[in-house]
Amino acid sequence: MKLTGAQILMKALKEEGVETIFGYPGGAVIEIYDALSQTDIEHVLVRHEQGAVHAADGYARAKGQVGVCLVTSGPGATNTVTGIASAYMDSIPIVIITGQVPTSLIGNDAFQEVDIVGITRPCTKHNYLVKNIDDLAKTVKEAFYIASSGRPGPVLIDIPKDITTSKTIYKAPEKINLKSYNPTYNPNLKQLAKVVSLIKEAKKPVIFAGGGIILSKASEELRELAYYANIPVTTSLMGLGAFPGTHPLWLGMLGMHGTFRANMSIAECDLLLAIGVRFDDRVTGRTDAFASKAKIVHVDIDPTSIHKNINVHVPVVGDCKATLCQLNKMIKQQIPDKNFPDSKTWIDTIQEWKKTTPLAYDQKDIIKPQYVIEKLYEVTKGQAIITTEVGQNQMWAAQYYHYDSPNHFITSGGLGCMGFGLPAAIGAQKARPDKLVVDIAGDGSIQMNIQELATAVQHCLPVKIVILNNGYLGMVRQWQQLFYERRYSCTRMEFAPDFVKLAEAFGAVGFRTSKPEEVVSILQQGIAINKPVIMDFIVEKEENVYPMVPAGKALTEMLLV
Ligand SMILES: Cc1ncc(C[n+]2csc(CCOP(=O)(O)OP(=O)(O)O)c2C)c(N)n1
Repeated sequence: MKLTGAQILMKALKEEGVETIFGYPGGAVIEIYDALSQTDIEHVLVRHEQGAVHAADGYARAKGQVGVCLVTSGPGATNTVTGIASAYMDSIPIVIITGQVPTSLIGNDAFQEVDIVGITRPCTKHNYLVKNIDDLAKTVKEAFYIASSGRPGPVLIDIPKDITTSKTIYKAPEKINLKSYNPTYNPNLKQLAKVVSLIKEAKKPVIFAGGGIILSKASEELRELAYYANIPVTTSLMGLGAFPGTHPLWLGMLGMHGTFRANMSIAECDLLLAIGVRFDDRVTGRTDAFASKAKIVHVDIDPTSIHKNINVHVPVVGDCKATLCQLNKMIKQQIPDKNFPDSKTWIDTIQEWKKTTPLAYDQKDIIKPQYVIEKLYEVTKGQAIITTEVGQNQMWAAQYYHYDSPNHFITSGGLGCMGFGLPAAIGAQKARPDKLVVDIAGDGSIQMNIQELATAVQHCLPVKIVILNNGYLGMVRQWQQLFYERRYSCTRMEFAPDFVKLAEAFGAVGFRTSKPEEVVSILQQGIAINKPVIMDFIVEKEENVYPMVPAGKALTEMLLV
């Protein structure tokens, strides 16, 4: 039986196990929306296409599966670009389906025509313009395969309107076989033998884990390695949750706003096992001073990320999970009695750094933003999925909430995209209806995609928004204070809406306080309500995130107050 292109698309999505699509309709996708209504795939109607992509991103991260979004041509497509760029930088598997003008009009500056394949070429892992209906089913299958295999990433499929209406027989290949794309999953054993010897010899080893651990579902294997060999662990922002944030071997996050002990450990270690990381500049600080006393091992599935920012001694190309499984096996065979060189002195040094220079703040009369996060951690018993906006709120969420499990901290790490947190929370809540999902926000960022509160209300997704309301674009103000002699150029939010009334206008619930003694009870009340809730905490205006490594400085050159 012949099917329309729109029906073929639906069948192909079903074959990929798609249950939810985040999207926004329009003329070029009207046929697709009609076919969608004949399936049991759920659709979450966002209020802006940027929200659809961030929601698909949050869904993908919370569920550990590919997220999908669907938008129309022209402005619908261009509105997705920021979300795609964010997913690309964080290696998140999503498939973006865009409508396109009919093939006969492509290149004519037709109504709502843009070259979205051209526009997104640098920020997608791959993209397609489907020119022949007979390629459609195969293209969808390939897109899901490419998005989720190797180093994951966003893949875009642009479908002209005439392809959605014309008909053909559904046929998709059993298996995808791409000549020029063959990710290496299994590590080279000779390289791993070198890693085992380095671990045997090391006196001051550190594991630096990243988002690759979470993407490859390797946190169990990471824990096994760290526990067995007694190696302290730090992570990048993207790696939070890969290792339990409450374990004694946990160093805290690394980098510009990393903990003193994590940054010092990198400076002092003699072996750095970097696994599933890309050595972002926010992590390394001045690269020539980064782990300068250490032998560096770098495990990554993407060979192009090796030696890209940091030269390493032992590169290992492979999937984090496959590599760690193999490495753990080899270590246990070769060092059966946990006979590692005594790491006590090293662990004691780290404990001393923790004692002398912990993360700290002083809670007095005005609410400190850090205090809100600490109380949120206590009230939620560390069990919530946390999404964030960008700025100081994001860094405090990374420092003061402790993540014991992967897929619980969802943030725009690479692109640093304000407006990410609320739609990502919506996607995460859709993926995990059993979980409490909280967006930790700044008063600036939350205004970037606040319209998605309507999406949350319409779809009964009871996400919670904790606003750390400092009246400033806080992180930029912090830089102006520290490096531009307090010239607060255009960072004062002189007007902000009444977030309580705004919540109510959207059909959500709002709370506000400026009193430290009310923080816990507002968190408890807000969390108990089975609806979207905004909790607006009026916090200390000029609180800064510390430690801070100024841009271009070495990790040891931290500002501590
Ligand atoms: C879309 C976007 N525009 C601009 C920036 C630059 N930027 C980074 S942090 C920040 C301030 C964020 O302010 P707010 O959301 O109030 O959070 P705070 O830092 O006060 O916690 C800005 C403007 C950005 N990251 N993303």
